[in-house]
Amino acid sequence: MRVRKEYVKKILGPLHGQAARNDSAEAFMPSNIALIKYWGKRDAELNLPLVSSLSYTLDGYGTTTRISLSDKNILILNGEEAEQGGDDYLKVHAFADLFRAPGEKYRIETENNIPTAAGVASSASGFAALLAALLRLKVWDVPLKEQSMLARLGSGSAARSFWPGLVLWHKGARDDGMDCYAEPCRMPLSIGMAVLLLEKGPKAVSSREAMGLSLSTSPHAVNWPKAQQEHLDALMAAGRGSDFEKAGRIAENNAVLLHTLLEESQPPIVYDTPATRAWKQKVHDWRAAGLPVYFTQDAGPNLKIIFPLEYKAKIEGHLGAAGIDYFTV
Ligand code: 2P0
Repeated sequence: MRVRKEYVKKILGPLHGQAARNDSAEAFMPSNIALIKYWGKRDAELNLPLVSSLSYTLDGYGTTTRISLSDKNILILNGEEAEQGGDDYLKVHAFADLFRAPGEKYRIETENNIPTAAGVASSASGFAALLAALLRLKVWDVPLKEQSMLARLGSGSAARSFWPGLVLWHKGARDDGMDCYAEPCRMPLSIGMAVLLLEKGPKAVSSREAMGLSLSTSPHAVNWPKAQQEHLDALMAAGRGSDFEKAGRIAENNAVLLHTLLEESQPPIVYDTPATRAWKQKVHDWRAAGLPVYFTQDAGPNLKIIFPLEYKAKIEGHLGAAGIDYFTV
């Protein structure tokens, strides 16, 4: 905690420790889906990742958080009060502790318009929205790059939620984490994404737990950082050349590599359900039939399909005909 507080102090300078100037504040932040995945930490305390990652922001889908000054610390998650001392309560209020002035207590109400903990990255929008609401409560003007560094302390993927479109999160090399931030990644690649809601319940194993287990037990863990950097470089090159098919293939390969790593863990971590497997096959069938579609998958059973933006109506037609629950961005 001390290391984190020092880090926050270094970023905020004289703002750090100042009291809130508003009684309450609200913010919405979108979630994001990685095309090149963040997986593994080089420093758990400062949440510094082992690898750089590239994401696509889910415009309009994420978390709304309202914070009010209160006489006790409370967390309301999707309309229900979280248990004091429970995991969610501790995680959220420990993050808020990094910004609290002496004696400040917060009632934090947070609502997702995407399924919570189902591999649709609700922790990314959750911590980005929590930070954005805290900054509004305080009336602190903090540049987006620094906001990305601060949100990362709550959840790694939150670092990437501060810009629309494609976002690159640099792993950085410094031990003090001052070169670990995200920034928008402008490439002539117009991507659309469909998020398939195959399973809406919470996932069996949390990302944090799966990350630790897979990287300490999978026989291919030693190759992951190098393979992942090669995927990132190749996707960036494809993006700069407007080559959607190549970029899509690399993104799909990166997700497959991540799930291979997971399934090789001891004990194995398998996020696929029969519906996940069936939809992977369907994406391959559609591709074989000439549609430029690729899938990606996070630490959960839900799949995301990427396609060139001009195919959006066509893909929506196919998904509608399949009778599946989904949303597109
Ligand atoms: C990602 N995921 O890049 C990767 C790919 C899931 C699969 O970031 O421990 O909840 O809070 O830093 O951000 C999910 O992990 O992990 C995640 P922490 P987080 O989106």
